[in-house]
Amino acid sequence: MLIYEYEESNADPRTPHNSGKYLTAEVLAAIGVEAHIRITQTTVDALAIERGYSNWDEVTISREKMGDQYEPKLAIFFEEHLHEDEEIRFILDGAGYFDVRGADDRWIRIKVEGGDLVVLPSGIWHRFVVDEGDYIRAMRLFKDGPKWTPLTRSAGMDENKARQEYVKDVAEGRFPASAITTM
Ligand code: KMT
Ligand code: NI
Repeated sequence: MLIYEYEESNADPRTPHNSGKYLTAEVLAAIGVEAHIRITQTTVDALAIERGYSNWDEVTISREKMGDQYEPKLAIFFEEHLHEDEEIRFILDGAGYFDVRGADDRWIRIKVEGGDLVVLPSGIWHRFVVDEGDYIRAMRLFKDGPKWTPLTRSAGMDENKARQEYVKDVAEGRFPASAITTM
């Protein structure tokens, strides 16, 4: 896993956009993003039980697997959005980038690879893209039914309840100071 400030440019989003300004997992923790680096399936299972996640599925994002749907799907994943539930992804294989908005509304890029798990809190603006390898396989954890409706960023979305709660949680420092495990 690598965490850094995203460098804006017209280059393909699949390229690193690495500004060279690296950030610590504590910076992520403050905005409610948990980064678990190189964990095992056993640790994922324990985390799922602890948080009441009883279901999961597996997603493969690749040109090979998706055919004509590949580029359109990538475009959807890369559109800035939020969800009303947290988003937990355990990377099984391949690599990609989760971009999340930092406290200053600038993009923070999180490079994820096999063994990395991220938890994005409900209400955070984010987007996803594969890296130049054009391939990622991930486990998606969910509770009752999968609820990953992406709500695209727009002016009206400031009124969204999940968004307002998230903004309040960050402002009031309600996220744990350290939300990292490394192995
Ligand atoms: C999402 O919701 O953005 C995804 O599921 C992306 C693929 S998981 C690495
Ligand atoms: Ni999402």
